[in-house]
Amino acid sequence: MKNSEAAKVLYDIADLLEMQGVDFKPQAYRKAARSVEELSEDVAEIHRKGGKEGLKQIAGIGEGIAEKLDELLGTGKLKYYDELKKKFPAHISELMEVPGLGPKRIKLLHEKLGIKSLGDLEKAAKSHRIASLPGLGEKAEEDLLKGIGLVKKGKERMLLGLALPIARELESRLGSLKFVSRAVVAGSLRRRQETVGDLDILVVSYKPKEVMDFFTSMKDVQRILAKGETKSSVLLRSGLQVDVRVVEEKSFGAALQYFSGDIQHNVKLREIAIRKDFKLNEYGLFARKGSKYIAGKTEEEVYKALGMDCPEPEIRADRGEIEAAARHKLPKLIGYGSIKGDLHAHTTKSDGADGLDEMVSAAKKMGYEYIAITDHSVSERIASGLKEEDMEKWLKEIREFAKKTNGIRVLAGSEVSIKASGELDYSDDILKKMDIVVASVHSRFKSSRDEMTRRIVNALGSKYIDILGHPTGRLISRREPYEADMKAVIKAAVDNNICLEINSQPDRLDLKDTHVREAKEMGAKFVINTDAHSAAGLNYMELGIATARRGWLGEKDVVSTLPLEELPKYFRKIRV
Ligand code: DGT
Ligand code: CA
Ligand code: CA
Ligand code: ZN
Repeated sequence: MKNSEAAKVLYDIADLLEMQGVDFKPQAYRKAARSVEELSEDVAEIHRKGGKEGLKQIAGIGEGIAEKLDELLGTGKLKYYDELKKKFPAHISELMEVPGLGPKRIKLLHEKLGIKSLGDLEKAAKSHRIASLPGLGEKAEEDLLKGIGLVKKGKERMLLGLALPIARELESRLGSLKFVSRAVVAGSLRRRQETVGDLDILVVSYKPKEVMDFFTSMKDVQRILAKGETKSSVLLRSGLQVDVRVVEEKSFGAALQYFSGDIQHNVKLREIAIRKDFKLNEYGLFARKGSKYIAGKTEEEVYKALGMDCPEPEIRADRGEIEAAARHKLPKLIGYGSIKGDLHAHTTKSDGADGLDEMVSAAKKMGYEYIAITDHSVSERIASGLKEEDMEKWLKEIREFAKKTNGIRVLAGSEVSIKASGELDYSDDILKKMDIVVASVHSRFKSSRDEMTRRIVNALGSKYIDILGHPTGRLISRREPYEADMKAVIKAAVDNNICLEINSQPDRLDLKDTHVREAKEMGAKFVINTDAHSAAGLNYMELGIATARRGWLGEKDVVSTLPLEELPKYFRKIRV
């Protein structure tokens, strides 16, 4: 059983318990689910080696949940879960994905209208049976229809953060076959797009038939969509479609270029090739007359033959990179290993699954020079935000801990909510005492564009804010960004020397690539944070870096590539 599958069962249990009106337990199940989801080892492996006791070593998993997981992983079934499900709609998790629907409403819809699935919900909304229910209305019905649209769209594409480990595993599985000399995932995944439609794998092998046989008979294949001599497509159990093509060594670069896309980039490149009297396709670059092979073994030689440098896959989108490549003026993008610290992380003090100790050791293992602990502020009740006096104590505790910690600087701060009024959730008295303040919008997403813009711009006037957290509030394929004049928000951040966050959570990636680029052009500075809610969550950093690269950022644009000594230049309360 995969981590994501085990996590899904735990998430479902949390929802089902909440529907029954059970207190506290749902939160515990959700914390455990998130922790399993973010684990870098296989939960099944941990269970196989250490049984129930092994499971209890995982953050957020105590005796009760360990027992349930023990049964689930041992037998593939969980009685407790099956019993809970009997009383409620079978497809609860897809209903939970619809914005505006929570356990209570789902329960109501189930009881009054017999709604069990997304399909039922859509039918009911379209025939206006929902508007008359207590607590709902025409507006709610309309919003639900919009939400259903979002969920349906989301199902067609997988988040990069979920697809990336699958892609890497396939690369190494295929790459380690005796008759395969290389296996590389191209397509949107190689460009590190925020979601991917399918995976496109290129394989170099002298035995294409063996590759096809191996690929189509892997145990995680749910369905074979097509099987040919050098090309096959399958649907994996994870829901991801994978295309594999076997190519020759001398075409590998041309194929990699072609299948890495994106289409706009490719179309323009091919036009340039034609203008230079070449022909460009997935087999190589050829002379137009006589079809003599010119290049194709590597991507670099293909671009070079066209008079260009080779742009990094992340920026291939026909947004000026082709022109820059021809002028030998491609941007030097921030590297995947260049972040020196994470400035947004949660612990068990608010809604995280790991304690201070675990978070700091994990950050140390990542090789960081610093990490900021930024638990939630008072208004975030669902996320166990801290009252001002508790935050004050917590800051002291973090500082005590920091004193005893070698090899990494632990910064004491908070993720402070920006209230609807544009004020911050804590008084200046306590903000003053923090090394770092991340300010974020967490409520009242539906205010008007003017209101939201004023709210954020007003907050950015506070001299205690260092970072604007997840600036647009979007959740990929679940929640649209809130309405706000992003230009005005970015300008306010620039004017007040406040860094914009690129939040690396797989479903946030906020700011997104195009905003990042726009903000850079307006002179903004950035930090890339994970907003980790567990030690394993710190690993999401690469997703944020990918977003930064897609937004053309270099090392200089990102403040958290700086060593500790230079942070005081950007963060006025940090002393080194
Ligand atoms: P996805 O899968 O929707 O996330 O996006 P991609 O970019 O991976 O698109 P996909 O899987 O349809 O095709 C992979 C790449 O193959 C694409 O990025 C560019 C190339 N490609 C596909 N169809 C065409 C085409 O009609 N013309 C050209 N020039 N390239 C194509
Ligand atoms: Ca693809
Ligand atoms: Ca494809
Ligand atoms: Zn956070």
